[in-house]
Amino acid sequence: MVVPSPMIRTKKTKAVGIPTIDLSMERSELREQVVKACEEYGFFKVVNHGVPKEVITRMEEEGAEFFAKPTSEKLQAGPATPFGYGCRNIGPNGDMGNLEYLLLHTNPVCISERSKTIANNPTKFSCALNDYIGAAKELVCEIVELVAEGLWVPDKFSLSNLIKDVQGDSLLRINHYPPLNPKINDNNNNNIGFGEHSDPQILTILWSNDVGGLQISTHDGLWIPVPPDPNEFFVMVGDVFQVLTNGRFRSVRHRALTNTMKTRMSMMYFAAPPLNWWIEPLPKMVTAQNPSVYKPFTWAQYKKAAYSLKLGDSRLDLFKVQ
Ligand code: GA4
Repeated sequence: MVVPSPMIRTKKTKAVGIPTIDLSMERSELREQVVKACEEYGFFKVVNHGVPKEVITRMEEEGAEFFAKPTSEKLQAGPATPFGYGCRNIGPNGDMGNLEYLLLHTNPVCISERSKTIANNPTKFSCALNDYIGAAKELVCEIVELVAEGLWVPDKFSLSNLIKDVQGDSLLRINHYPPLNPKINDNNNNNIGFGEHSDPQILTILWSNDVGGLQISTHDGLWIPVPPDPNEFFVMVGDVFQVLTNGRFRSVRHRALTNTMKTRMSMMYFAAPPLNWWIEPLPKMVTAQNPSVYKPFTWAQYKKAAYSLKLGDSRLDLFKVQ
């Protein structure tokens, strides 16, 4: 059953509730609700997700410990091109945000190497990170298997196997948004922590502390705030899932605003396939009446396009069939 969160009245007085999906519910109902949430919002909250609290807390503490370090030390873990510590700069094309972050590849070898520049106790850091990534990956695989079942895809493991592939290109990002008092800090009144965009990957698993700031855009362009919930996870449909479903799911545009009083921290696991994987609509999603909307492309080609554009650009348009 989709449990709607408290109704939010937007300016246009339209009532919108973010779907909440209880992963312990009966499977046939569950897969339908997951598909429905992916179609309607490209975004939902999951409860009874099975990730131990201790796995989240250890990662949160490691993140907080890193961001509490003096800037000179944090810079030693940078720049974030492609991976490491970043501050204000997002991507290579001049996008800026009021945040600092760690952007990491989830490959265990990369993690153990990177940990040496990030943490005073690299073993403890990489252990917390590997456990967190393992849990997020399991959650994402469970969700894509439910989707595959819900869409009647013949091989229900085809997508989860890609995410589990040792060559997988999944990433982990920890964002840290210090409080921003607009009167003191910013003469442009800019409270954007991370600007509007969609995630390029398949699915994103997002956790945040109890400080609000995340907003999602509905299909009709209304921005709705997401009430924070540090006990649960939020799931976001990425661009690749939009292509796989031939546009039946749409990647969710979202942004993060900074809080004026409190520090917000969020952690995102971006589930991606291997770089050489070809992306095109699943055969099940293409019919004579509903031909493919996208040309086939590899994940490497898509990433290249994403990194050549600005954060908020609609990169999927480049891959549409004319
Ligand atoms: C958005 C989702 C992830 O945070 C990210 C971001 C990446 C980056 O920060 O380096 C990108 C952005 C994200 C999309 C377009 C490109 C790439 C910044 C940017 C301008 C790590 C990702 O995979 O794509």
